[in-house]
Amino acid sequence: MASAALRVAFAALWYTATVAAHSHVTNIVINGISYQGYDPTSFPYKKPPPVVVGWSAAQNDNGFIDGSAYSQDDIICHRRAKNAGGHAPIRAGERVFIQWETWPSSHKGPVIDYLARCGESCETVDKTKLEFFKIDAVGLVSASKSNNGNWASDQLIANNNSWMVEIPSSLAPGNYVLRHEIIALHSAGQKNGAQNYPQCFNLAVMGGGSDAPPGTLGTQLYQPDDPGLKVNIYSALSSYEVPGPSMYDGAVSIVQAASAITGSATAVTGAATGVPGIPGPNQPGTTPAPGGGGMKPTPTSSSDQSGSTLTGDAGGSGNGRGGPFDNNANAAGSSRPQSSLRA
Ligand SMILES: [Cu+2]
Repeated sequence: MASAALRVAFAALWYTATVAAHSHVTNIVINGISYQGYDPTSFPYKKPPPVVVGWSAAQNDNGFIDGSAYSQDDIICHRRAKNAGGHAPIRAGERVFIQWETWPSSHKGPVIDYLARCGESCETVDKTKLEFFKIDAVGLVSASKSNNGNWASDQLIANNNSWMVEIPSSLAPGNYVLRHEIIALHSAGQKNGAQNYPQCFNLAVMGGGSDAPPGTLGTQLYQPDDPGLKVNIYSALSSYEVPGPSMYDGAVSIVQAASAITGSATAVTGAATGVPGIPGPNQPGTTPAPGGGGMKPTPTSSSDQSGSTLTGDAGGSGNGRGGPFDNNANAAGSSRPQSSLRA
């Protein structure tokens, strides 16, 4: 019958359109310097693929991980992910601006950021040993009756499909994997209907404090039936519990903002130094440059930023920790001359 053939044709069209709507992170920006991410749609065909700060993933459909794989390695840094070949230097207290290629407005849900210590090198670390701690989590921002609520994903879209996250100033220096993730909940009313889009990047963090928060293995971050993963977002939610382990208490919730790009750099390879003006984390006796990383959290009790979720639970909310701090610092988070970072 013609109708059956038509249905097949429409199904194929729908599939193509849906897949095309998915996305990946194209680049990250630190202090105005842009570092290329891993492009899963073109790098697999380049021999050799460029060395970048983003982990590779078998993701040429820009697809996702779902609950059927939460206990498998693919949830860690996306499908069959492999270590990035290089890393980006940053000081504790500075911000990473994460640029997605696009994001479909229908794909509402939380935006979550984790860090995990690599030890000697994030370029060679075994991903199954990484223990992630949460440094940022935004879920349902406001429960508007129309449009099924204003979510972190809506903030991301409004911010030119990008997200800003701050590396806590209390964190010990060292090599870290940043695991940034959007979870799309448009089909999450059914089991394994949530779609996780994890993206991993290697950072060499300098300066900072001495905190080494405990973390959670990637394969233990989520369960398919977590309240924030099996949830019907079309039911006029008044609150939402962001999934995953509780927030690191040194995490800083920030207001989303843009980041100007003043230059670009290739991923740093080898020892975690190599950028002029930035002391390496493994060099004994190095100290943060004067004036650098000058963004210290200012504890206040009146913290309720726009980046917070509605729920007050310690497990997933941005409320009740830290507070607004020096937002006069520019979006890139540093007064250091940009030229010192150019490669
Ligand atoms: Cu989708």
